[in-house]
Amino acid sequence: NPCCLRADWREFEAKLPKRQRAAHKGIYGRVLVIGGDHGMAGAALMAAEAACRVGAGLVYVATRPAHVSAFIARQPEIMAQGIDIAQYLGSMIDGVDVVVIGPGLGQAAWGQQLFQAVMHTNKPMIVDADALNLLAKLNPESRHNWILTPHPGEAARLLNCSIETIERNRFQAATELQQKYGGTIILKGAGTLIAVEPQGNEKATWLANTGNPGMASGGMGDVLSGILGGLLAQKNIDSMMVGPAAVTLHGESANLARLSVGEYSLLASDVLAAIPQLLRVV
Ligand code: NPW
Ligand code: AMP
Ligand code: MG
Repeated sequence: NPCCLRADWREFEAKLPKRQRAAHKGIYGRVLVIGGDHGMAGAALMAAEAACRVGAGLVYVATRPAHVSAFIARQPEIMAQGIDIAQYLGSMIDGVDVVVIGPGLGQAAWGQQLFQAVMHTNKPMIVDADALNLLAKLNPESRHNWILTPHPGEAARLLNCSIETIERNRFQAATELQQKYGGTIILKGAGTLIAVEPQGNEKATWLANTGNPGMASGGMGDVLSGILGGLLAQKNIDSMMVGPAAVTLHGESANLARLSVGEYSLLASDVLAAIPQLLRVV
């Protein structure tokens, strides 16, 4: 589409600021990942690991209490908190810079309560997966400071139309989602579109032709939402570049991992493991 800007990882890599010599973890922000209902712990874990790997200062998770010890065993840098009722979530949200809500959240009572607690705040947030499905059931509320990351199925629910309608004109779908919900819309799939909030009359949509069909497997989107949260939390990174930078970093990491494992075997964990090779030179 001629209306799209081409997103290229190397361009964003060049714009990523160096870590300051006298830096401290507060500069790089606090991220809270909320999700991981029974049966979907891995989604929240992978989002949190991704936020760690892209340089966030501190990463917290609010998940089912049953998952906490597994999270700590796998990634001790993550501060995992067991949450059974949303009552205790408010103070966790107050203490962070960015919330990532949705990976493995589910749509049952637990997920609904946590979702509502987040919606009552005005925190910058990444809204993914089941949080998008819960959002689709509400009267749309437009916000400037959120990033929504629908795949075509989630986009169809958000616009109350069919997946075919979304896929027939992805550019139009991304634009409509941006107009309806505000903020940044990331319409995922082969050729991910990133529609950012218009600056004055300047509308901008990026097209990222990165990634590969090995990414059509569980957990890939959860890694992306963690990358987004981890970059958005960093106070020295321009928030306007976070969407296209995260999508291209995600896709290029998947392409790098493909070199060693191939498309059939590619796992979301492999994409996570490849992120440092792309960020090493920054
Ligand atoms: P169909 O009919 O299958 O072809 P859902 P989910 C469609 C967690 N996970 N192009 C698809 O279509 C997530 O974080 C946990 C076209 C179907 O209708 C969520 O919380 C994991 N259509 C939760 O599971 C690993 C496309 O969308 C629908 C499309 C549910 O998330 C897995 C599927 O969407 C998962 O991440 C495309 N490119 N992509 C874990 N390890 O813990 C999707 N569709 O029903 O919202 O289910 O995406 O699996
Ligand atoms: P999700 O469906 O939420 O797990 O997200 C899947 C992630 O993998 C998104 O970032 C997609 O853009 C990416 N992805 C899936 N299939 C492909 C593909 N065929 N080509 C490129 N990227 C893909
Ligand atoms: Mg997903």
